[in-house]
Amino acid sequence: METIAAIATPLGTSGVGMVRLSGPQSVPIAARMVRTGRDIETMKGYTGCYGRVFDGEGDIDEAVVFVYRAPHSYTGEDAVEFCCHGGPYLLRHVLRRCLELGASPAGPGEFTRRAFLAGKLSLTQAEAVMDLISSTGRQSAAAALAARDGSVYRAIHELCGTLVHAAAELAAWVDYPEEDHEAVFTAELCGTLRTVREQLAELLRTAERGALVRDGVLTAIVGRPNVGKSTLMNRLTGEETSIVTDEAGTTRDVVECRVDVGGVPLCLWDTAGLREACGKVEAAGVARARQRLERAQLVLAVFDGSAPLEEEDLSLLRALAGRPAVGVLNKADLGGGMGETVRAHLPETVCLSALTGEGMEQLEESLLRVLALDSLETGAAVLAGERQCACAGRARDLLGEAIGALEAGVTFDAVGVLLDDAIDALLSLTGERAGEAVVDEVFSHFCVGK
Ligand SMILES: Nc1nc2c(ncn2[C@@H]2O[C@H](COP(=O)(O)OP(=O)(O)O)[C@@H](O)[C@H]2O)c(=O)[nH]1
Ligand SMILES: [Mg+2]
Repeated sequence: METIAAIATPLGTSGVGMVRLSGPQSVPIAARMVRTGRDIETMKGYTGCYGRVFDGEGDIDEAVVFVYRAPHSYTGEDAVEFCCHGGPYLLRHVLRRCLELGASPAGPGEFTRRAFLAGKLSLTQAEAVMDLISSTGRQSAAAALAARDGSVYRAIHELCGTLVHAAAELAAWVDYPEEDHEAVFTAELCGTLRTVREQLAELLRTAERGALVRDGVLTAIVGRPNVGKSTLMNRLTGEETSIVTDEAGTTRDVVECRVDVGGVPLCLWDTAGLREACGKVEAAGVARARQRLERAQLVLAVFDGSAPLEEEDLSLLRALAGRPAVGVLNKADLGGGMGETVRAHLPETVCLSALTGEGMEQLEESLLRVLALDSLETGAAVLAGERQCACAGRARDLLGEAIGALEAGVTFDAVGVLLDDAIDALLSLTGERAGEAVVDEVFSHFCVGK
């Protein structure tokens, strides 16, 4: 096995930067490039020392050197980490020294790939490492961390175990059928397959919510002019993001900003007030507002809660039928009580004052409920990425076919084939039976040094 080396931190100027080595020659290479008071070759795992990294021409940088001994390292191999100063020149120079002494440059994700091949983690756990690195909010980080701990692996492994058991019984039945009990056997098998299929379907539904949490929810703030959309935008971003005035038609372009609300990243769009516009510019703004309203995954529909509803308010309410939307009765500080019609259309409606901030916590709760994210428990298994979802989807569909075949009285042999294919799909998901192409594809998305 080759010894690999890579810079593991971004190539910018920073306090500290890291170069890592993994493979049998890691420790001997480190011993030849670091001057220190200790004998690096005999250092135990999980120990470190201070020294100077040098090459044929002299010292390069100071470094703290950590030694890991197989199998107790990320990759399962002997490994070394050099924590140097985070200057791109220094890090490249230290890396070059590792390569001169016999290491090969690591490919994308090669450290994690070695961990996978050494059996230190499943394929879903490896994918979770990348998801964890790229997580954008508390909820997506929690889901990725749980997957890193094996939540997805365990969930799929258990379903797979149930199917393997069912397939074994089916095979035994084909060899030794008991004519009298065939109906009972078929019904029981159908029941088992239905349960597994439903659990896969539930995992796929959760995955959709997981994707929202990971990628950010496209959220349009809409309503007629002057109801306080831009004030709400600014309240949510905590800054003067949008211009606020008491003139109708202030906002024309779509103002965008990303915020974290209750652990969920929202991509907020503040838009022009919906009305028959007065001028060319405002009309263009209203057209943009309507486009965003179409595209949004979540709508914050703002109304002036202190005044009677107008025709524009009612037409907005009608347009929102069946969409994920929260009604916002704004200007609660001016007194309210106009909310009945809005509530009748939008069950999740909150009274608040964007100006004073009162009621903002309820907005957060409503929003999580509308997105069905309030029930997403931390630690739950959340399938991540197209690959995982495609495997789970294939297994679910194959089970559907198997159930259909059983109900239609197709031969047990044929059902057995479908079951085997479903098991294959799940084993490919966890990586227990994934082809090299699949494994390559997974790690090609990783960064170098991870
Ligand atoms: N009293 C009160 N006034 C508000 C509130 N929200 C916004 N306003 C005022 O309403 C006017 C229009 O606000 P703006 O955010 O520009 O509305 P937009 O046209 O919907 O974007 C401004 O004068 C704001 O100060 C609120 O919660 N209470
Ligand atoms: Mg505005």
